[in-house]
Amino acid sequence: MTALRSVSLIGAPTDIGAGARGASMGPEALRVANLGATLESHGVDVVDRGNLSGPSNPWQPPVNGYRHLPEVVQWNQAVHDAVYAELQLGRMPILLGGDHCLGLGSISAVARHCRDTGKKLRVLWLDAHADFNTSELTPSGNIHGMPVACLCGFGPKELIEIGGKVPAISPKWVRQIGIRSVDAGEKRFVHEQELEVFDMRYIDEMGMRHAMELALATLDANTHLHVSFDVDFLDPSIAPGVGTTVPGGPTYREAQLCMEMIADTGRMASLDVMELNPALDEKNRTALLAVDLIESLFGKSTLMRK
Ligand code: HAR
Ligand code: MN
Ligand code: MN
Ligand code: MN
Repeated sequence: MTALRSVSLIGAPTDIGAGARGASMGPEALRVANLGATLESHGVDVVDRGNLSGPSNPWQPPVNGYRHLPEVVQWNQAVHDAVYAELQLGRMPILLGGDHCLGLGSISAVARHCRDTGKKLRVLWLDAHADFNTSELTPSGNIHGMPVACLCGFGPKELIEIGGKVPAISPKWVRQIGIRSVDAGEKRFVHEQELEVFDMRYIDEMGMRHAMELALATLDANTHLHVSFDVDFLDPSIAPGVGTTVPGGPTYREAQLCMEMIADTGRMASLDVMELNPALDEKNRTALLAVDLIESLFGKSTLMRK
């Protein structure tokens, strides 16, 4: 399989949208876990662009339903510009989060690139959470619970406009996998907007294989597949290093299968690795697991496959 083999790592060291401090150390933990060298060992050309910079975390309560909105806008603008620049160079951006509010900057840049190039966009959202809250629905004001809604045009003007077009994406382009924590109002909104969600109940009953077959069913040669990997997707017993653990997530084998099936499509063209929180981890094991799974996303499998 020949995938896009030039990768740029972009660190976004902030926890500006989260409810716990520490995801700001995620990029460095992934580097310490040898992400770059590991991808190189699979024949990937890797350039590490270093870290973006932005405002520090003022750790304030929400204002009008949003915590740290001006700072979230600044960080997302920086992420948007960096991701868009790599796509224009023909490289695959890997965003090293940072909390998941930055999925807005990343995916709005990807959507812009798809408009430029006439590609069809598919977003795979691997997460315990739907991240589909709005300022009216959110129980916390934490913007990492809102990026999917913002991408679909539901959010504050200065955030939803970052990619140049509102909405940046259609809910029809999104497939969510592994979901098991959705707030009451958020749940109604997910149904109203007809998001396609393969929640843990679905995975329990039908299996990861069937969920992924359906989630990947409509990809074609002209599809840009974006993978937004929130590390809290994984079961907390294997991935404790995140701010919002939710029991009952995919096992190690289920997660591997998910990543291997994405790799088999050959269509992944951008990736976010989000919410890793080294302050809550144990000897960097969650970062090491994330790197292991990213290897599978890049086509590592147990035996050689054609
Ligand atoms: N749904 C909750 C809220 O909006 C928790 C969101 C937590 N989100 C993440 N990213 N960790 O998925 O406050
Ligand atoms: Mn391209
Ligand atoms: Mn998330
Ligand atoms: Mn999550």
